[in-house]
Amino acid sequence: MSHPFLVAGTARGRAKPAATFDVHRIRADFPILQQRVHGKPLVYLDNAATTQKPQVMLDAIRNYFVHDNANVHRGVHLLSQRATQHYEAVRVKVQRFLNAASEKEIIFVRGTTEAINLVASSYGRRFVGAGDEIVISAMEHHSNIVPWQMLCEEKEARLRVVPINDDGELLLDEYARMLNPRTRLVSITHVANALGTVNPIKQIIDLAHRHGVPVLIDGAQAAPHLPVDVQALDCDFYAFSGHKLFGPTGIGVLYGKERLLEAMPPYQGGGDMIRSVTFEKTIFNDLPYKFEAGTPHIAGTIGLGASIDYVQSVGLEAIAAYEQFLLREATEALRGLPGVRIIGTAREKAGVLSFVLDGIHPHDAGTILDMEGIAVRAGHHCAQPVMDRFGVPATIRASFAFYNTLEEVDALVRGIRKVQEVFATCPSCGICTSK
Ligand code: 7TS
Repeated sequence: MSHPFLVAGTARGRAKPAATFDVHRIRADFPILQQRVHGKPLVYLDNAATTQKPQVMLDAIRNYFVHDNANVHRGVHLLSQRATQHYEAVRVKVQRFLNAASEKEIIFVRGTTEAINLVASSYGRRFVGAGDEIVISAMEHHSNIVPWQMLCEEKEARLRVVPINDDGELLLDEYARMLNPRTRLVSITHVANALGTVNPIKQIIDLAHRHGVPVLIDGAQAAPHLPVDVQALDCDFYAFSGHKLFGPTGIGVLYGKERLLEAMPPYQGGGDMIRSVTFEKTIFNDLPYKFEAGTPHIAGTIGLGASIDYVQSVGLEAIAAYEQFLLREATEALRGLPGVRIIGTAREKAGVLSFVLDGIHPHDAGTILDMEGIAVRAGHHCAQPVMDRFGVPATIRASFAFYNTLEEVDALVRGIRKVQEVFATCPSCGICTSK
């Protein structure tokens, strides 16, 4: 065996993670994973929806409330200074995490959805007009579709959608042909949530830039699983959510190039985003505060900082490699099961495995898997156009994080077999489910 996560000489299926990645030690950092559900050990495979939280992240939030709670950017008193220091330290942490050129380019928002809405409203208000075009793809989450539809409707602009092939990969030739002098922005996901496809975003960005078109990358499913370097990518905007990165809900990040953010009008008006206000004229604050109206999610930001520290202590390269290992094992195991169709078979994938079972509705499968202690998502994953493209109403989706194990992949396979047994039709009539 050449794979670093397999002990040499072990057979597939009996493989053990090697000492290079001690998943059991990692699991001990996540209190929620220690529980049983419906009498079975919890197998949490819904990480694309939200991830579980390490103890250090929970401690950081608690410590903030116990010791430092105060509003930021406004107090002369010590607690406010401490809260501000902690809050702003996370901005620097995020800057380094993404390798942004400046901390002014890091805007705290509620999550990926708000980040995209911010760009659609602010960039859109200033730079998009009648007859202009916005390019997205056929594999986007609704939050990277609907804000652009709303903008296009308001501005009488046109939304163009890059199609995908049957494996769930973008058709790059079609994309290249779509770019033209009316294109104002390209907004594409880094990793597709319903398919797992990892898009060639460097190529996508370079192509757009040849036409002078800025690119927003939806990193909701990428930032927790792959190293991201916004300067190397040269993307213009990058968005991600804290809760998918082992941090709290209600906090996320919009990275934007300083030059673009400077040229954009504020998204919301209120406190903190102004330098001075009179009834005649308001002067807006500098970046990044121009885009952070109102009291921010201070505790959430501090929690995000702790989760970034945690993820970096494990190492994103190691995380990506381990999750690839889990994905490969799970894909191979599901391919070996009759009656299973995997949706999303791109060459480059992250740890998302979407599938359907012959003759069984995904919601029924999800319910039975839940009774086995296995948490998966069953539904359209807020990506209805993807479901339409593949001709299915919904899929079952197992999505991995670095605390998942090979034993959990085995549990999923056993769970699927159980679902198929429950729904097996009787051999004589082929219709009823009595055996
Ligand atoms: N973009 C992608 C690619 C996503 O997967 C999601 C959430 C979002 C944007 C929105 O993120 P939010 O944090 O602002 O809600 N995806 C999912 C999912 O796949 N299942 O539940 C949420």
